[in-house]
Amino acid sequence: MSVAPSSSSRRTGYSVCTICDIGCQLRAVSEEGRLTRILAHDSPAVARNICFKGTAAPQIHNHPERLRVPLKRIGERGADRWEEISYEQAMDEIAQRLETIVDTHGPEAVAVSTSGWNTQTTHGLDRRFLNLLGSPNWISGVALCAGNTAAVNRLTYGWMPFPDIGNASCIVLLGHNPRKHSWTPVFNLIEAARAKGADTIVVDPRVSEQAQKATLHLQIRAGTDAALLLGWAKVILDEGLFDADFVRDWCIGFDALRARVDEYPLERVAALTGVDAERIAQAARLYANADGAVIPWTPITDQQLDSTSGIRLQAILRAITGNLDVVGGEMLHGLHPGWRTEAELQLHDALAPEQRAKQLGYATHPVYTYRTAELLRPHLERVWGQPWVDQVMGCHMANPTEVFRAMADGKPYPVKAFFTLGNNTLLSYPNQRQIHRALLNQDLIVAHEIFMTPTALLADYVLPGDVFSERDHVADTWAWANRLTLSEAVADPPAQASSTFRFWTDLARRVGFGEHFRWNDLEEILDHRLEPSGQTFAEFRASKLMDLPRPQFRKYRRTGFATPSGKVELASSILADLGFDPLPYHRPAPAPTKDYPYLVFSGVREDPFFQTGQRNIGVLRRRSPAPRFFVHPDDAKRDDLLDGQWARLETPHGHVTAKIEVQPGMRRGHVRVPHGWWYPETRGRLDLAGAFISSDAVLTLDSDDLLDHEQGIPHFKGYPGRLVACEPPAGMSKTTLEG
Ligand SMILES: Nc1nc2c(c(=O)[nH]1)N[C@H]1C(S)=C(S)[C@@H](COP(=O)(O)OP(=O)(O)OC[C@H]3O[C@@H](n4cnc5c(=O)[nH]c(N)nc54)[C@H](O)[C@@H]3O)O[C@H]1N2
Ligand SMILES: Nc1nc2c(c(=O)[nH]1)N[C@H]1C(S)=C(S)[C@@H](COP(=O)(O)OP(=O)(O)OC[C@H]3O[C@@H](n4cnc5c(=O)[nH]c(N)nc54)[C@H](O)[C@@H]3O)O[C@H]1N2
Ligand code: SF4
Ligand SMILES: [Mo]
Repeated sequence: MSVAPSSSSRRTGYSVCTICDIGCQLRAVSEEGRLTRILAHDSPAVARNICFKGTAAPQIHNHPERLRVPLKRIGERGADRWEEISYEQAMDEIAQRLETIVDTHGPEAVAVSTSGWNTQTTHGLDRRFLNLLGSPNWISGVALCAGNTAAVNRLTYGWMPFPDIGNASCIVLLGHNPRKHSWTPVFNLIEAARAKGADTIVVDPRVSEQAQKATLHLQIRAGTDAALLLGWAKVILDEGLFDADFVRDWCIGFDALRARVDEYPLERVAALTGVDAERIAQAARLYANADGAVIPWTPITDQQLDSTSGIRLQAILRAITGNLDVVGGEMLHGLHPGWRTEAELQLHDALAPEQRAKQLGYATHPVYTYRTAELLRPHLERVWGQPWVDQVMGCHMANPTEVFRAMADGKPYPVKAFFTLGNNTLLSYPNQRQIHRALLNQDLIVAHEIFMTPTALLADYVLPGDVFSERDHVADTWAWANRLTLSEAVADPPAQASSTFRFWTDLARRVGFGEHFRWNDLEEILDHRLEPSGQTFAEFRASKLMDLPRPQFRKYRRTGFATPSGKVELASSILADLGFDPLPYHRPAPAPTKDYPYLVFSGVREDPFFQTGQRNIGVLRRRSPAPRFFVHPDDAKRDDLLDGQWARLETPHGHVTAKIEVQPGMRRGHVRVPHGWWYPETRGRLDLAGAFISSDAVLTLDSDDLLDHEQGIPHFKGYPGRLVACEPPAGMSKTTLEG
């Protein structure tokens, strides 16, 4: 259990919100140990970094359905029948069952899925535990988000850059669509840059909020971003718009790149992307000629059939236009000198090389697995001082699809124990039916959660977690930007709740790893991590709300880049070593057919929710009561679909149901399926609280032909489907049905 802060009647502190993953520092107010209000920061520099999810934290943290007591399954798996037990009993039983599974199947039969930003206080101890145990099978939602982008960026220049949006004069948003209530700090930075005159180029099949304000909007066909960027590269090379000095001194593979982009003349790119050739050229010129331009990370190219190429092309464009590690460009921050990274705590050297090689995905889709991390190791050590440095938690993961296959079918070896912490696994990866089979085939599932999600409903043990207002923390950005931000506990956690720090420490001590888990509480581990700064957590808390070392630019001139050649690798030697094409390419996804005439894409995050969360929070759910498909008016008319009516989106492999929203800004022939919908209000009436009714993961497949080659990433952006009107799903509430 967490050590409860003493309850005084009223406390105010600075806390980092974890409701979404951008981490605004806010002021949190509690009374009698209970969070009562969230206020904007009192520093004008960050006061606008707050959204209506953040201000709903009191409703979330004090929600009547919040898990407060450890639960042990007594019925069939998923039947929602539980016995309340103590935390100590739960931990004893989990440890015993885990040891039996390891004895029977080996340590690699244990897998962990987590996202990390909401549980926050793991401090790398999950991987420390797995490494000591001997399992390489750790997966995360970041495999479909910035984590995999980080791993792929490192192939080109050894680090995941952070955009200097505030000083940029051109900002490229590849689908990425920050809004007032979606990634608010990034939205605020873009607004400020625009007010200073920055141009924005938005690439999106929809007239998104960002597209409405863009200097140029390229209304692309979903799934063709890599083709578009090959077109940009072609224009930039043909017209000599690159930084010739930087390319000569710091890049390798330029001629090979030129030969590759010559395969993509603009007419071909226009045909592939559905964007006019002249407009593509205009955008490429605007980007390349800008005095400081950024392509901020985007999840779009994390979720496509040619993800690796899409991400690599962004890296290549940044480099050849001279935007690396300069003001208004893409900063390679490096590590905070006063802070120990999670990687330093994870003990990767404790995992034997033969166990690392058993990591699921290591052989087949190696780019974010240990296999690539092993190749980068000496170069990371040379430039950044740490061999196993991880970024955005994404640089030595197992492949989720391979893990779920092993869990479901026992191939190439069985995975029988599954720990899910702060991650709604069932809905958060591709191929939900396979994930379901995988979970049903486990001998032990432990869910560490704050609400009874569909995933937790399938667990053997459900352990209540604490939340950000109840725990002390120093938020880093997972070695992406080198900022440290204070987060203070102001409220008391439920007596039987634990932080993830507590959970891993208590489990480790029970299975004999106690000597490696000697920190007794969060303050001790925070002191350990801050030690290089010469400060304790108490001192940090007293003196700093935030610590952001002054950026240094063009550091590569001293150190080279953390790649095998020490240069920017336009043709990647690591991809070549791994047996892949060292140059980027476009790989077409399955096209629409007569029977399945739409291109379906997932995403378009909804303002009131973070991913699969908050459907049970009244103040937020009322803003968006039901899931929606977006379609163009002409398509709706052809299919006799009316705005507000329920419809079924069918693919040859499955279907989901939602309401139609006719959007004139959609590209014709496209339909958007929302991510993350389940219906907490139907718990006890519908199987797994309606987890299969509207979730995008039901539709997305992950057969070998539909995975990105290098990383094994699923394709969420453009696959064939059709829409048919239907009855509303049975068992829904009036609110859901009528909105
Ligand atoms: N099918 C599909 N899969 C996707 C995506 C998609 O679009 N479609 N998107 C991908 C992307 S971009 C991302 S970022 C990931 C996100 O993946 P996740 O980070 O797993 O996202 P959430 O759905 O928010 O699940 C987080 C869970 O943590 C719980 N939680 C919140 N706070 C705490 C806490 O303090 N302690 C504990 N113990 N639990 C907590 C919440 O109740 C929630 O159930 O999903 C990826 N997966
Ligand atoms: N309120 C709120 N904010 C969030 C989140 C949330 O759940 N709720 N999630 C956070 C997280 S983890 C993430 S990853 C980000 C994601 O947020 P964004 O980066 O904004 O991504 P999405 O909202 O999924 O989709 C953005 C746009 O991509 C377009 N798009 C779809 N397919 C394609 C394609 O193939 N190519 C291109 N170029 N564009 C395409 C869509 O039309 C949409 O307008 O948002 C973060 N912010
Ligand atoms: S944008 Fe909103 S939900 Fe995300 S961290 Fe900031 S306040 Fe919290
Ligand atoms: Mo994400």
